[in-house]
Amino acid sequence: LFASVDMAPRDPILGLNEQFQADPNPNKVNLGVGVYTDENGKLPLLACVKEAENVLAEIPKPRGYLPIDGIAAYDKAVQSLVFGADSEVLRAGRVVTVQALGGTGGLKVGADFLKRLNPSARVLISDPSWENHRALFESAGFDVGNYPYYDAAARGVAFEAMLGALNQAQAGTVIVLHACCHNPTGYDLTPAQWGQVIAVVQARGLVPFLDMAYQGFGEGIAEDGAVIQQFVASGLDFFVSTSFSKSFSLYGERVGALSVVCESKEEAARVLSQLKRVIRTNYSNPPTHGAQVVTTVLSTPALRAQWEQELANMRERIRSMRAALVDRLKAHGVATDLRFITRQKGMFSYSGLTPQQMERLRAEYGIYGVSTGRICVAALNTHNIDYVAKAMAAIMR
Ligand code: PLP
Ligand code: TYF
Repeated sequence: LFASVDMAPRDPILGLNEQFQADPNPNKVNLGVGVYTDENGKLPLLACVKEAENVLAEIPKPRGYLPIDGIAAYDKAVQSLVFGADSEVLRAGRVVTVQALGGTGGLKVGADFLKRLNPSARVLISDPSWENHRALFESAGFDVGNYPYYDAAARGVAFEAMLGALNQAQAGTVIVLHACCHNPTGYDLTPAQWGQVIAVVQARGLVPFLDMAYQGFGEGIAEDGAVIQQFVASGLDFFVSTSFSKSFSLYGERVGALSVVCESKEEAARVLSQLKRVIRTNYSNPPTHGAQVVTTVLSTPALRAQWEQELANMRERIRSMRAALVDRLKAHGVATDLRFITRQKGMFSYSGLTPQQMERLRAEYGIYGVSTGRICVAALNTHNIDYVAKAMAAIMR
């Protein structure tokens, strides 16, 4: 039966993780996968999460099935976080939100729904993008292309080229956009540039799908969510996937969501029925625990305040590591202007290192980053940064 089954290619990032685990080098540093570790290199359990779990443990509940679209209070909490508590589209009942299995699950539910809606549409993702975007939309049956995004020479967004590509896209094309903290480059659009993107999307009749996996890791929760307000103000219908993997450090609980902004309340009800159909035929209904934790934190004022502080601490620690990396590289003799590292947002830095240099970092120093030159700044800390900077300086010579 399985004689003709080929070996599937490994996910380049998760594959790197396996390689890292197997490396006996005592100095090894994992800058591959996008996971936030604290000052001591440990995956944090946020205090607000621990407290919410204590609260939930006090009132043990039987575990019935959740509704297909998840916990109602969770979906509501996600909506206020993403759209703002006093959002006009929420008041008008124009937004549907369903609980999903992480941000990936939100993308997949949206992709499957879009495929039913418009089977011949193309999907465009940024070049480069998160490794899984292409695979996910292709496996939903779409033909996936790219729009230019990264300008290596300018160390920033290739904005004119991006806009040009969107201007050539056929009506109905799904445009996957990183709402903030672009993965892998770390370069985001300015509000003015978002305005231009929205104008083209509107003029060409494109379908925006915003992937928001890092809300709060760029400038702040509201600041990172401002792009959503811009899309709302445009009057467009659009998709937003949400992930709490990073912002709550709840990677393994698979907590995320998909929101769809529709033209009317009545339309939203029909869209919701289709999203539920997609969910039902994939995994029936979502799991309970992670979403209960997030709901408890978001809807309990003291825990909410604690979460915002803990998220701000993660954001600030990453920022300080960016500055420290620039400093340390300079101290180790790198003469080129590296301030671009502090302009980038979120967990990642596109370092500009070549695949050969990344391979040397791995083989000679046990420092694991993605071959594209992406490093996870959120995995740097005061204990490993000097080792990393010294190694990077050595291979940059
Ligand atoms: N989208 C982007 C851009 C990401 O970087 C990630 C990272 O994991 C995801 C989606 C998926 O999030 P999750 O782990 O919640 O599925
Ligand atoms: O880009 C990253 O490193 C994170 C984690 O298939 C990740 O987003 C990487 C690959 C993947 C799923 C998650």
